[in-house]
Amino acid sequence: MSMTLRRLSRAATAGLVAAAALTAAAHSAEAADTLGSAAAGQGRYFGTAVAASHLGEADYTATLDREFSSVTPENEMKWDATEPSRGTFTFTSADRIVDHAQSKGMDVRGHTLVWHSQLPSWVGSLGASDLRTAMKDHINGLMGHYKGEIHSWDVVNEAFQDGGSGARRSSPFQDKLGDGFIEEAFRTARAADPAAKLCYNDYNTDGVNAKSNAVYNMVKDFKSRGVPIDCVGFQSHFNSNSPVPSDYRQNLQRFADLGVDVQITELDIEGSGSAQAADYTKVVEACLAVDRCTGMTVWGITDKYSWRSSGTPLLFDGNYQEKPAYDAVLSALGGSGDPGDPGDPGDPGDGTASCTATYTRTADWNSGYNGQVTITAGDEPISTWTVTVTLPAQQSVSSLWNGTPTWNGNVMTVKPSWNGTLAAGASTGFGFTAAKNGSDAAPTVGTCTAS
Ligand code: G2I
Repeated sequence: MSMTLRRLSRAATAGLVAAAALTAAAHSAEAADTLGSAAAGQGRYFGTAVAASHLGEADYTATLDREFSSVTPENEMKWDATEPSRGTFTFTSADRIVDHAQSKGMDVRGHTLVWHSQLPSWVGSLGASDLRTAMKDHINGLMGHYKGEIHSWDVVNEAFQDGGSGARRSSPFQDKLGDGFIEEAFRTARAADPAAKLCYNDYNTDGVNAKSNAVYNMVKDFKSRGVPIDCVGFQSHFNSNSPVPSDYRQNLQRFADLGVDVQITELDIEGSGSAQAADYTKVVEACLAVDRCTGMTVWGITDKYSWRSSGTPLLFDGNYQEKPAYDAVLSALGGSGDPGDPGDPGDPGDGTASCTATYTRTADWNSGYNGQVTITAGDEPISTWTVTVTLPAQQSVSSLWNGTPTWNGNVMTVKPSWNGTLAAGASTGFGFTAAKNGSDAAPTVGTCTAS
């Protein structure tokens, strides 16, 4: 869709969008029984990453529309998706998400304008002067197309290195334009859409550490010199190697004290059951304790489609059932629907058997490894479970214990041997030994089903 057409269609649908927003507001005043309405009661948005390709799936869209008040396109606004060759912009998939969001009264976060990843190769081959022009053209192209429609843009994403150095990450922008590229990007962005909040977004900056200190110093410098920046995004991808930091709130607060908003932009926490729920509670409480923490976004709706699906890091399981983490978030937001709201899927007493499955490698040697899959029952007792595990094509399984496998190519479907009966929230698991045969990749664990 061209920019002109988009503007015309925006004007034509403006009445419809306003009506949808009013309906959402009325709903939130009645009962804070969804994530979006409970967060609204705290003056925050509660968003999710969305993939355009799943919008045709009824359960996906129903859960999205019911629970969330903001969406972030997961991949559709990235450089490779929107300007695959120089000067040729394609917005079809991103427009689908924006149009859907607007028709339901949801806000949209823009992700992301300048990033070293998902960058088409033509960008990396430009000389400095051409690259500067191309970067500005890209910002203007995206922000112009969506002018007035995006509440916050991730203008620059992940520009700092991991580890203790606090240095900038090597990228075409950093290597050819130097440290000033971030400032140039923000100045260009402000002029392109003065109404949008302009964010710097990164990961492993959630606690106080060398990387977050480096970002902090940059923001402080920008504020002192009048470089336009409005917000800092903390991605918040957590797992056992990278747990929720104990100084999370303190870190959010020190950025807020510089005079910027803070947002939790890509939240997911690997795990299951009450431990995962407790970690989610910590994150929500940290945001609510910081006045300038304006909202939270989880990085996907269902474990089925998470970029870390084997870690089951999201609030809804692969069958769109609310997990204990969902109840914990809703309750931390002051919501009133859970636990035990009759009719809520996944709640006690609704009679829906469910389970989640998580995978860990428990031993590793040159030619093979041991894997363990942990099965956890949802809010109802279960009498049996089924999980699929897809192995990389080269690998083969030599033994499996505490489960009964059947094979179809490299996909094994595992059912209980003796351990099918689980109380609500209880766990069991099976283990297996695999030969690598040249591939060290991890298997993929599919959705857990229970009855
Ligand atoms: O890696 C997690 C996130 C870290 N912060 C920035 C985010 O933009 C990033 O999101 C992920 C998406 O969730 C993935 O969906 O970014 C990945 C790529 O850097 C995305 O993965 C890509 C796959 O690598 C591609 O093979 C695939 O074609 O998703 C593409 C679309 O499904």
